[in-house]
Amino acid sequence: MSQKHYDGSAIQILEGLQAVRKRPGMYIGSTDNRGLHHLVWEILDNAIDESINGYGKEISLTIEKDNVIEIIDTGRGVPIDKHTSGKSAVEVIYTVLHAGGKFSESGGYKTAGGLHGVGASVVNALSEWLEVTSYKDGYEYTIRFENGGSKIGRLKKGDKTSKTGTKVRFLADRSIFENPHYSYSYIKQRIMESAFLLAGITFKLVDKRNDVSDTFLYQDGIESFIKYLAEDHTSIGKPILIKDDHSKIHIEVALQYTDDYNEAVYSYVNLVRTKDGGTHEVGLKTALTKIINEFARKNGLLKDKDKNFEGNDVREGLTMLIALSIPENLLEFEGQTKGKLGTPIARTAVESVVSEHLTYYLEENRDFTISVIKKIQKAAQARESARKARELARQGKRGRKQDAELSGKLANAQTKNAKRNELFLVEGDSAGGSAKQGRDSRFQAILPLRGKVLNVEKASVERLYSNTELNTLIHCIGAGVGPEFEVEDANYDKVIIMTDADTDGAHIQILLLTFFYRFMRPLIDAGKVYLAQPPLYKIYNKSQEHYVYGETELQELRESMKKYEIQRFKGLGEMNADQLWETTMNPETRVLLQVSIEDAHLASKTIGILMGDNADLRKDWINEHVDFDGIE
Ligand code: 1YM
Repeated sequence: MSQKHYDGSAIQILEGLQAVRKRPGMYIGSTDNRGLHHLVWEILDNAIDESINGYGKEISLTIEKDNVIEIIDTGRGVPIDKHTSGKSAVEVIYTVLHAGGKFSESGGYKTAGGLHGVGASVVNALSEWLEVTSYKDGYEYTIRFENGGSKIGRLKKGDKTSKTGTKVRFLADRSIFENPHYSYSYIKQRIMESAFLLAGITFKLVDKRNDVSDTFLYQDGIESFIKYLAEDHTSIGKPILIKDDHSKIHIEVALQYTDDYNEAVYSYVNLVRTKDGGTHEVGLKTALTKIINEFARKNGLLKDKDKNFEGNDVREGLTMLIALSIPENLLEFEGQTKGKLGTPIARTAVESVVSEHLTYYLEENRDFTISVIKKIQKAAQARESARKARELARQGKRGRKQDAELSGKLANAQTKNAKRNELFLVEGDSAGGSAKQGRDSRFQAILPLRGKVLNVEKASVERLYSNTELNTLIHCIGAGVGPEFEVEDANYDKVIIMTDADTDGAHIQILLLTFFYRFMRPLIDAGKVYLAQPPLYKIYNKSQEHYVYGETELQELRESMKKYEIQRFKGLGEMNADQLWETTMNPETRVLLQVSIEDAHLASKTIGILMGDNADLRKDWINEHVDFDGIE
């Protein structure tokens, strides 16, 4: 104990912070790597809030070699004046739960974060040490806490300085966060999004572990963001940009039509991605469908006898970005991960703002609007004929060849149960052989993939059909491809990508994910795409043997088993059929990773890196990607 005596309030404060340490999950969601990153967001949000309020245009974040995080802003500096309790404001902010809100400017609203705005004191409670420096009134002032928030010494007035701002450094508590590892790519993603949404603010990100850094500054805000989001496809027309306020909500929308046939929506609330959408997305989509139909009717592009365009048709090839700033008292989130906006007024506010601006924009840009509506018409017709074709197919006139087996590659399941059957996509013929022997052939099918699968990022639907590997895959799944893909027709409940745990394997994973993302997205949406997790090692001695899937696990086993031998599996091919079944394929014992849209989108975005010949970049990407699993 470094402090000699406590007064009453000090004891209360430590009890508050102690509660955080006892149940960290209640405050930061979890103590895995996702929770670890919450500490970063918490401090970063305070820095961002200061810049949103108009103070300071530069924020930097450094991940140091020893897992120390440092965040610096150039705002006014955290207040250091005495609070009524006799303590400095900075001490109260960092030791009293939820003190932050009380200190914030009256009338203003917390603009960053919002999802988990639990305050800087929570970070302090969960840190081995934390140090705050306020550059203010010509001096630098520093205060230090250790062991979950115990103040060490007092607030120190240090050197003179002409700068203003705040610096926070902390080390997450290793007794709470087991195996802490900050992910550069995860932090970079979030910082990049914030930079896009906060035009004119510079963000610097430095990783001292690998000597990498990035700087983000976007003067054009959502216009730059939508261009970035749509850059993989050929744009049709310019982006439509909308910015307005309604019912105390600040609304920014950017829309870009492209020649892709997929739609994409990116929605944010107070700078945080709402990946499950919510009321704001509904408002946007409703307005869009309504206004496009209105224009089409008014201008004779839809006749009296014609049905309205459906939302799906209107959104084909459309990339949508919507970012809201909502006052804290109006925030409502839903869903297990709180990734869905529930605020009812957000729907009407967005619908009304988008309707008004879009009506005006479409009138002002008639040539563009008419060409977009022609595209929508085509989408509607294609969808209609695909529907008819499916209808015929369901009546027994199956046009689709069930010929994948003919090529001799697919070892299909014996039963035809689309609700249970699994398709394993296996890298290489030798692993394919073991998998065929090892599987439960009643419901597991094996398709070995030879060579590198076509890089589909830029490929058209026509080119797909001329690629043997993917062609076979499309036939095996049996549900069509591209706009005509119908997830209900899929022959399998799970499509499992099974590759070696090496660079080539990662490469094949990424290529396949990109393929599914671009051409069978509903399969990912339905949660039917998985990555198999083959073991990396076998550790054994006379009395026991274990298959090991990660380095930490291996370390633990090494410590607990006295004498042992280790077999490293370089590839699936090194396992015999029984081993492969037991470790990777048996539903009772295997571990599967379910692929989410985020994973697949990331794969699609980074395909350029992976296909390029820069081996270092590729290695970096794969290294970064590995720890992503614990987060998404
Ligand atoms: C690297 C982290 O915390 N900057 C920061 C924080 C605050 C202020 C300025 C500030 C706010 C106000 C007045 C006000 C504050 N944060 C909180 C709390 N950077 C970082 N910079 N003067 C300075 O809101 O009136 C209270 S003050 F509680 F939100 F953390």
